[in-house]
Order: sequence, then C-alpha cells, then structure tokens
Amino acid sequence: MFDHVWLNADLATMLPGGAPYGLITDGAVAAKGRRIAWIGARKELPGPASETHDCEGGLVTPGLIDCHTHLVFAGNRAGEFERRLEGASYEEIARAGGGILSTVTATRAADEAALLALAAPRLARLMADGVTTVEVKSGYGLEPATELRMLRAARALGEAHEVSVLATLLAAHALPPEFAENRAGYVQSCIAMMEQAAAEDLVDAVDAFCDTIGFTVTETTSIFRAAVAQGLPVKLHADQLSDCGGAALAARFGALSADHLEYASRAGLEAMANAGTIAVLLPGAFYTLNETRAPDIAAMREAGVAIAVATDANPGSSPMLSLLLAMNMACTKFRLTPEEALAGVTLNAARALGLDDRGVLAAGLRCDLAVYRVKHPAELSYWIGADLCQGRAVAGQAL
Ligand code: DI6
Ligand code: FE
Repeated sequence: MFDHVWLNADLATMLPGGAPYGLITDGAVAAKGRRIAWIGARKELPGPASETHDCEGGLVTPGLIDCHTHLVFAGNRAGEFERRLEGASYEEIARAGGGILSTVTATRAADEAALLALAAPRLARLMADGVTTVEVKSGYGLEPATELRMLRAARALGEAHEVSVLATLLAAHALPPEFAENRAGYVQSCIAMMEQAAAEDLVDAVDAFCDTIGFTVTETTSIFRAAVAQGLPVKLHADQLSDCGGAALAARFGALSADHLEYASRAGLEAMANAGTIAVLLPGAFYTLNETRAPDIAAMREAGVAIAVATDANPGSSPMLSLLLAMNMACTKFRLTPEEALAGVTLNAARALGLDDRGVLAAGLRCDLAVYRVKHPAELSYWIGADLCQGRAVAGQAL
C-alpha cells in the first residue's frame, strides 16, 4: 500500500537519454514516506494508495529547483531602477556607493524576524510556481553579525515553509566601506565568517562575486582555498560584466556551478565541462540590466557544459520572483530549448546545488514534484505570467 499516488497526468521525468523530457504518457507516481516508491505507466501501477491525487489531465514534473537566489534582504532599489532608466549604469551606481551597498545598509538594520517576514512572501511566490528547493545567499551584511543573521534567516525559512532551503555564504559580494582601504583585510574577514558559519552549521556552500566591481581572481582564490580546507563546496558569480577568468577559476576548484557567464571565454567553458561545473544562467539579471551580450549557449552545448536556469531573485539586478518566467526568458533571450530550460530548473539545478536525491522523477529519490495545468511541457516556458501550478509535493507530502 502506497501513501500517495498521482494519476491522470503525463510525467516529464527529465531522466536523460530516453524520450524528450523523459516523458511517460498517462503515467502514475506513487510515494511511500518521503520517497518515490514507483513510477511508470498508469495501467501498470502495482497497488493502491491511502490518498489518490487526480491531476486532471495535466503534467507532473520534478519539483522545480531555484538554484541561485538572494531572497533574504531588507529595503528595495526602486529608486536605483529609476536612475538606471534615466541613463545611469548598474556599475556606475555601485561605484558611487549605491547598488549592493544600499541594500547592505537596510539589511544591517533589520533583525532576523524582520528579514524572515520580508522573505516569506517572496518565497511563497516561488513556491506558487512549483518550486520545492531554493538556494538562498547571504551577502548583504558584509560583516559577521549580519552575514550570520542572513544565513540563520535562510535556515529558518526552510523550517517554516514546505520547501528545502540551502544556504550559501556570499560574504565576498562587495567590499564594505569599513574595508575600503584594506581589501586583504576583508578577504581574511570573509574566511573568518566562513569558519564561524561552518562551526554553527549555517552554510551549505561558499560563493563569491568575481568581477570588476567585486573581487579579483587572486582574492577569490584565497577564499576558495579556505572553503575547500573547510570541506565546503564552492560556486561563483563569474564573468557577468566582463571576462575576468571566472569560469576557469570555478573549474579549477571543481565548483558546483559558475553563474551568469555572459562574458565567459570558450576556454573557460571547456574547463567547466571537464570539471563538471554547471553553468547557471540568470536571464532575469540580463533582462533587468538591459544587457546585450548573452552567454555563449552554442559554446556551452559544444563543450558539453550542463546548463541550469535560476531567478537570481535580488533587489538590484533581478527583482524577479518566478522561476517559470526565468525559463521563458532563458528561451526567448538566450535561445534555450524549452526542454533545456526545464532540465535547467530540475536535473541540472539539483547538480548545481550538489544534490543527488532530486531533480528527476525516479523510484528511490525524494518525492518532490509539481503538478501543472498544461498538456505539453513546452508550455511551462511558453506562457508568461500564467497561473499554471495546481499542486506540489515535498518529501512525499502532498501540498
Ligand atoms: N550579481 C548579481 O546578480 C547579484 N549579485 C551579484 O553579484 C546582484 C545583487 C544586487 O545588485 O543587489
Ligand atoms: Fe546573484
């Protein structure tokens, strides 16, 4: 006897190597406890379940995974949005002390309860699209108390809501004003924050912003060496605004992912393919900053880099709270196929977070799934702003 079964749907299992989308028409998924116990054609379903969920002829996919967000922050940057529309660039605003640093001021002033109250409705919007796993970065504290408070808020979000939350330390997001004349001192401080966060079990991975307005390859290397020594996986904001060699740096450290990559070189992408580092595309930031140089998808395909897609939800460069919209933008702006976009928020997003228990629908894996009111999986990338998700399951709990 199964605990749950989902019926009357096609299943986009996203298992590679077979039919497009790993599609099973008129399938059934059965869960026992937290896991998928059986999946296949409905007519072969081996037994009954305590609860049956009628998917009304829709589509079941693996629960969506948003593998790059900055969901925890205070304040917003609508004023900066206005200034950019008047002609100022993201980089100019950052160099003048606005941008990320203005969110830092607001976030330092917010306690954990305030941060949680602000992040909860953002998380609810992501979940409403079928998201069951979210990565959340720190990076708006740039000093120990606030960075750790952001990580605690991320952990608390995962406990308070029906979703898995992974917390990433991004202390190396921007140089705080206190260290304006002491970059090396801040790099040391990032390492100390990492050690403290690891000691309190607040962190699942370490990230850095390696770019002209962020940190250099040498500075990032010091932080990554310390992360590796600590046993923490690394990820990187790489080559968003210029080719700084971020993709190759991420590959050198066997990073889980390198994210953005608009300016990544072919050699950098090839190094990522060899290292198994996932390319995370963030079309919301490309769109918001009205960029013109798209990541080199053809080179990624040729090199064999696995591609993920995420919202980059943040108050500056991507105030976007829909992963389905990110899929649409990845197709329209970056020319991903809808199948690549869906793999990018399931199979490859799981890999970008180092998770091997989810991302596809298969027996033995965590039962995280989403049910959609669509007939064909391409519709998930095709509709813009539609209300498509009719239900989710997280670790076998039907929601
Ligand atoms: N790149 C991004 O997309 C976010 N951080 C980063 O390094 C933007 C963060 C922000 O503008 O607040
Ligand atoms: Fe980001």
